[in-house]
Amino acid sequence: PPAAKPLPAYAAWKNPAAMVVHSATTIETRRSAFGTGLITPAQQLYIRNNLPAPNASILEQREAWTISLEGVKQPRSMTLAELKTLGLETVATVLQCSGNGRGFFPSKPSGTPWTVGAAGCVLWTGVPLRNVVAALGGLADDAKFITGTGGEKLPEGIDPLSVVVERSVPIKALDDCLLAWDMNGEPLSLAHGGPLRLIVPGYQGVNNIKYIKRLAFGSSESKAKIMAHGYRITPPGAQSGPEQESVWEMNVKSWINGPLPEAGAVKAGLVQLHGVAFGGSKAIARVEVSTDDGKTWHPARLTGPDLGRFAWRQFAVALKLPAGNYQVASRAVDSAGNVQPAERLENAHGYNNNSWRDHAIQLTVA
Ligand code: MSS
Repeated sequence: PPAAKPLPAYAAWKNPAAMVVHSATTIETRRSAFGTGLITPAQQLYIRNNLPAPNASILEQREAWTISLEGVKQPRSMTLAELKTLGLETVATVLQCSGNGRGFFPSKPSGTPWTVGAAGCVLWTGVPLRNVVAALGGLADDAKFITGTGGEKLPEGIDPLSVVVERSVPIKALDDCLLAWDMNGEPLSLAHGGPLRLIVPGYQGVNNIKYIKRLAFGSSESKAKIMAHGYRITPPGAQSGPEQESVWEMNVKSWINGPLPEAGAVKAGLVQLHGVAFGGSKAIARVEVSTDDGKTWHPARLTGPDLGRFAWRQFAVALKLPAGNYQVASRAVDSAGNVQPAERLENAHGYNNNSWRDHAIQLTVA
């Protein structure tokens, strides 16, 4: 096999054994590294940057970081220190790249071929966005979108809209949003968006703007390329554009994290299968496991603490498996009755893959 790529400097503190380095800006968690943990440790959480990460000097004076708040009755800039006086909340969310599972598309869409590791379950601490809005006199008009802008330094000589990481989400997300400065109980690292990051619980990764420097409420979506053309559910072969569905809320999904085929054959008898399941903004109602390509399903148990509807749930089931080769799949159902589908939704850029068949593993029992 080709030599593994080294971790880039800004992520040198990650656990190399837990990561697959696709490139300096796309680093995936190994499926085997998820283990049976509920919270994903920072050292093994995936990274996805659309632009090179800013210089680490932006973390030198965290409290002095400023964010411009627009589309409120009293628009102005606030420092991180001031935000910290407005409220405090911790929320557990699944952070998942919209391209997670792209590696399973036989059509090989361009983009990183993530399998399951562009996701993690993380604790964020920050101020509820609604508190910030209230402190600034409320919304100015009847806003339809929340737009966050990343604080990267943009390359010169090209149209800023063609490169800026700026995403809009529907205003209905306002009640759940957080401006976060802590991840898993530690000050937010540069790799994950420190000093300040927008968290939109239940929404695909791209909407969670790192190094956020501007947050605006308004009546229309950002004209940035990453919003208007990027991250759209585009029919295969078609051009992406604003008329197509944007990559917003996550769909119901689960996968098995163990035992995995790379650990070798499993001993015949009672086999403990375990994995994770999440429903975007909806709680997980149940998870089932199949060893016969979905002909029969066995209910799994939801284990571990329930950290709320935006977090993932761990599940486990013990199945009696005689010697043989098995395709083992899990299928989750959310509280609204949405069932994880067998098939992926084909789309040009390989987004939103929640096919249970694609995420199945091949196990040898001996
Ligand atoms: N933010 C910013 N500022 N920049 C960039 O680049 N990216 C995205 C988000 N945010 C960005 C941002 C993406 S795309 C993702 S996924 C995420 O982020 C990731 O995260 P981490 O922390 O893991 O790295 Mo796909 O859908």
